[in-house]
Amino acid sequence: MASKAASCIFCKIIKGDIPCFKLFESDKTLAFLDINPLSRGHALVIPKFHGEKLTDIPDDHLTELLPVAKKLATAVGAQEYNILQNNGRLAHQEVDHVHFHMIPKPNKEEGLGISWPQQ
Ligand code: IU
Repeated sequence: MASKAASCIFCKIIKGDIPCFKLFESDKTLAFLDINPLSRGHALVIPKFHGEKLTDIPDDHLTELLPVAKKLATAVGAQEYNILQNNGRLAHQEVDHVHFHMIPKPNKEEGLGISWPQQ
């Protein structure tokens, strides 16, 4: 696992070796804009703990991910959106580090004026 983490692109983003448009960071979680967005505001929320699939991640490194994805949806002004998390090639996983997609659906009042909700 350690050697895979060393070559993992999301681990390099976490370390700051590769830049990203950061939206949120805590000791266990990082969120940033997807480099190839399916819609404006498409964001990824990832655990800092390296694991390829959801089953590889300890529960206490998972608990923050959905609350952050929820707040990101509000922060980017998404009224309607998908939260997706792919496990394995058959499930269309391309990057082997667990990540949740938050994909806004376009709407007339779409905006990226990021303001983090208080709660
Ligand atoms: P998937 O669930 O593994 O299929 O999604 C991987 C996503 O990671 C995909 O939307 C890419 O655009 C995104 N991504 C990124 O944001 N930055 C990167 O350096 C790489 C992939 I590589």
